[in-house]
Amino acid sequence: MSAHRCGTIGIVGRANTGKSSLMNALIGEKLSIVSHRPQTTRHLVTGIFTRDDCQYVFVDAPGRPAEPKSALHRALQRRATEAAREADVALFVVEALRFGTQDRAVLERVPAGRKTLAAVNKIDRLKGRTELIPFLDRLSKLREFDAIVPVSARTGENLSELLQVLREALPEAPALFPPDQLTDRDERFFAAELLREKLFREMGRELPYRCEVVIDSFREEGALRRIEATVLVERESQKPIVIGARGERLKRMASGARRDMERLFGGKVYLGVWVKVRRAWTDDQRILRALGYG
Ligand SMILES: Nc1nc2c(ncn2[C@@H]2O[C@H](COP(=O)(O)OP(=O)(O)OP(=O)(O)O)[C@@H](O)[C@H]2O)c(=O)[nH]1
Ligand SMILES: [Mg+2]
Repeated sequence: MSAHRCGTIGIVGRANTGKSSLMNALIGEKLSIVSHRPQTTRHLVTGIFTRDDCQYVFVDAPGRPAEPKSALHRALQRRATEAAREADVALFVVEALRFGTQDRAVLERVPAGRKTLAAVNKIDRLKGRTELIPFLDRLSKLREFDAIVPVSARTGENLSELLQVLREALPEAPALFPPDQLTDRDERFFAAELLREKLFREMGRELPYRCEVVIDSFREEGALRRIEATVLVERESQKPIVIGARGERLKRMASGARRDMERLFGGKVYLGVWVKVRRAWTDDQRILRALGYG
């Protein structure tokens, strides 16, 4: 039998290339939140996938924002390539046929000499596969990638090939985590993330970026998890937008988040959600540090 391998894989790329979707698809669990808006991911999220011959420790990172406008944006920009600096292997995720200045900026920040693989994602959107050939050729000239793998996080195409080449890039080592461990984040973290995902999916262009979710309390009462959460917004005028007519939008977002939590935690959840104003939190270093963007 071949030697056991184990190591960390930092997933990096421009915002919205499908990094979180790809990590979820590779590990077969919905851990990292996904939306069609850029800058959905704000925290480093570890997803662990254990096979007999290999333990993959993925770290999903925020995408590099196009134009960092606030202190939050700048914190995300720093965090975007942090994962690759620390990891054994960098997995650079790019959208098929789309390579621009932000993609280049991310790639330049992956340390020289670091094993780097490229996943060319969203190939399900291509009409024919031949259009990919010049793109792959161009990509291969940018850096000495250990492998370039066209994939689709959506359909699952080529994901087993990607896992295979990732395995080959990882060091020979025993497993770092017990085989049934999925992540190093706690349920409280995922509770906040799953609710934040609904804000990103439900609301108009700007508002998700002005919102944050804080878990006020998380209690286990027998098989029930009782969770109280607050959505922070920056202005009084944003409150009714989050809440919606007769509270319907907030109710819809809360029940969607509750269902996802029940699936992930494997048990019943009571979720109470409030909306509060915390002025200019996206530009207030003290608040940002308190929220974990230090
Ligand atoms: N068609 C298609 N869409 C995809 C694929 N992978 C991801 N998407 C979509 O792309 C959008 C962004 O996906 P995310 O996984 O949130 O992207 P991300 O790179 O993590 O984004 P940030 O965290 O904001 O940097 C979502 O609407 C996904 O459904 C894919 O393989 N094919
Ligand atoms: Mg993401």
